Amino acid sequence: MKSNLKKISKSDLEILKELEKKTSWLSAWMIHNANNIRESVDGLKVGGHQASSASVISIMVALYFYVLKRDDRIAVKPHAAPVFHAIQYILGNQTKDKLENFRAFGGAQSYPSRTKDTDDVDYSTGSVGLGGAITIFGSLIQDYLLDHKFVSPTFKVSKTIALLGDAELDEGNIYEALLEGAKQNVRNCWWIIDYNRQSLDAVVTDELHLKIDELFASMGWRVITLKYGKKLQKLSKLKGGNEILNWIDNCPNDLYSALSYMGGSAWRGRLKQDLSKNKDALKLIKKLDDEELGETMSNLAGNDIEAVLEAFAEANDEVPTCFIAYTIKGFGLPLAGHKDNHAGLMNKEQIRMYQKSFNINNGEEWEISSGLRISNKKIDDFLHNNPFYGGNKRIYGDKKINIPDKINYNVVKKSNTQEIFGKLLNEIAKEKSKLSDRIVTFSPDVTVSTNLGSWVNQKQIYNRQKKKDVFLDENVVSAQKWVASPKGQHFELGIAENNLFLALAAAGLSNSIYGSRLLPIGTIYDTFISRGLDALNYALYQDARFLLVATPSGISLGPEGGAHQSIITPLIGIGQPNLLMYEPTYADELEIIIRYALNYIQEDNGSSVYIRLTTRDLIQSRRSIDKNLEKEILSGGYWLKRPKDKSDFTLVFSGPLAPEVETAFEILKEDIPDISILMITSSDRLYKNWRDTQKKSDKGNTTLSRIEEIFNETMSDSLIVSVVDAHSSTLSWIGGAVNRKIISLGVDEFGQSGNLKDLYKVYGIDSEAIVDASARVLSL
Ligand SMILES: Cc1ncc(C[n+]2csc(CCOP(=O)(O)OP(=O)(O)O)c2C)c(N)n1
Ligand SMILES: [Mg+2]
Repeated sequence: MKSNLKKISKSDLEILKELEKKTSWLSAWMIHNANNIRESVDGLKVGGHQASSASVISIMVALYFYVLKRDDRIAVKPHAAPVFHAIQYILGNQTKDKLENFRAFGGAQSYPSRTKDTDDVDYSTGSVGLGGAITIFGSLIQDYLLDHKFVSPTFKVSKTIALLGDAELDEGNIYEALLEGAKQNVRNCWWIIDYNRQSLDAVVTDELHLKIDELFASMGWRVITLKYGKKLQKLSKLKGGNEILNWIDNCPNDLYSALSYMGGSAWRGRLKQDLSKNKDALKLIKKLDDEELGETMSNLAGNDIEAVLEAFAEANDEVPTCFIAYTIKGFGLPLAGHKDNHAGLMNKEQIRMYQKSFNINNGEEWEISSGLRISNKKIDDFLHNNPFYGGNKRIYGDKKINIPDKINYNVVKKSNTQEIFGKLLNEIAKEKSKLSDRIVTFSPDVTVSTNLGSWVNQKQIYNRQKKKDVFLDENVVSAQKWVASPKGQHFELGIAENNLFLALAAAGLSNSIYGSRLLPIGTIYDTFISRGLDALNYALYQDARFLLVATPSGISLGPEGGAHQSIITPLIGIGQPNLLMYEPTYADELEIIIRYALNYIQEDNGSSVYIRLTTRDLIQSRRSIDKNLEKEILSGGYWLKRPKDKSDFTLVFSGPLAPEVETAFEILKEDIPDISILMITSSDRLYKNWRDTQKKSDKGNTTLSRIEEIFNETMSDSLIVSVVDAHSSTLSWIGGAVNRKIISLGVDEFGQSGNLKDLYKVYGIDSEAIVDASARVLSL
């Protein structure tokens, strides 16, 4: 794909420079207004990042007003949100009201948010490192759609662009993503690094850029360094100029920052001292007054729009490109270069001076035309031709994919939910249907061990290049046929859970970003959800839609031991917004839940779905499930042993502990004839439903929540023992919700290797522990 950046005309450049000034002013003013002018209700500091913003203004102005095409997608570094909002305001996509309410309720968000902002955010950012990394997966998904012909023939291939702070490169997930991108031959991806050599606390290590260069080059990326701005480039052509540039090259980052902060006379003092032996250089310095000298010495290419445009024009193809853009944090502000400027704000006098420098009259602070040296008409004409002008709709949507009423699979007497998951996908893979076509699976090196093997054998691995399975060709016997092709439907990822979630995020946004719906399914070992938790949170924060199948789980893993046995994951399921969690016990429940989830991820008011599975075999029931039971299974809980009369004792459980609960039931039945068993398929759904009902009851609604409705079939003072192969608090909330005494069993400590009999005993979730707890709850 050609970026087609023609050489900019003089008049366009003039307009861009005016827009740059306007953006500089609006972004600084927005923050100032929020902190100093808007009334404070609670005395909290509002914040905003004037220095981080100023650092990238030229780059963002060049991108949004000249370089980007309509369907290019960009992740803007979190602390440049004010610049982003200011640009959208100029483009007519953001309201003054929202700018005035920057960081206030209902106003423009502190960090660009795809779901909370209304001004066309492509990818949310906030947690550093993730915004950059998702662009790699966004680009891979675009290729996937193209290879599968899931986009119309007129679809224009676009770029995915990340604008990153340099300190984001300290995040390990960046390298995980780069490696994966290299493996999958990522293309049409730009990373622009705002190389201001400052993070939050500090000025970064010298010569870091050399390592960055090598790193990107080793991943197959082109590296373009933007170092000297136009003024410095000009200086280099004069006698003595190169010595000054050499001096800059050798200047430690912290000294350069400090001199940028101190300005012209400080530069002069230092240069005179360091270049005392170079007459030509001294002559050049002498010719410039303090202001000119300060401007020249701090004229880095990343803050110079002409130099920025030239650099972008160099990347005129699909090769992934990293731009290392030298900038000054706080460029053009009195905060420039100061090491403590990350949270720094201009004071009232400083902002007044800044306003004056742009010729903006008091009372005209939000006026786009105020202070501009070019006619409104010229600016308007320029903006009208911008592909983003006036809220051009860039959020797409695709038709829903039909999910059948039943997925048939072969039930064996003894089986486990993980195995059934594999069988269900195997059946779907055999079909010729849109469902079968649009599912795309992802796994971080646990494809086979999470039972995706037979799906992959049928659907192949996705790669832009065809690759043979050498083992297959050499007739080595193997259950896996690992052929890779552009038609494949499985992303075989390296072991990096962050990448799994970022890939799911990108695929899960395909519907709205590329207008082509995918049904992404990711598999992972349950305990390693925590490893990628921030990336999962990031995916869900932008409302990406996917199925997360996590298996195996809990101490039911037995011999695998404590490092692999998950404990807290159901609590993540309950606590994590935009994620619905299920933990089925039986195969028939799983079949229902999978179908439901494939629909739910497509619903406007739906969300992603997490299904927690196990490798523990259970005897499968051959019951037939009617519509009512199906509804109950999906509601989060149903009676496995219904109370005959008003039961006064209930065993509640979730997941694979059915045999332990049923044995305890048989023992307890002798003393408690009307004992019941409540099966929880989703503590998450029940909890949310209870909370939602409570909120409605505040408004006078008297409907019962599902969990209250269930317990209405028991005595009002009935007792409960709950048990789960996970943290005991997963189900303990039920006691409070239905106002019953409860003892909750579960695994609250790290597990270890062992057989299930021993482990369940030691961790107190076997039938004996359930019977003991029952005796205790009776005496409470
Ligand atoms: C995962 C994560 N950890 C910590 C932070 C807090 N934080 C915000 S910005 C920042 C440093 C950013 O430095 P850099 O990326 O260089 O940005 P810039 O210099 O452009 O402000 C940190 C540590 C965060 N946002 N996300
Ligand atoms: Mg920085």
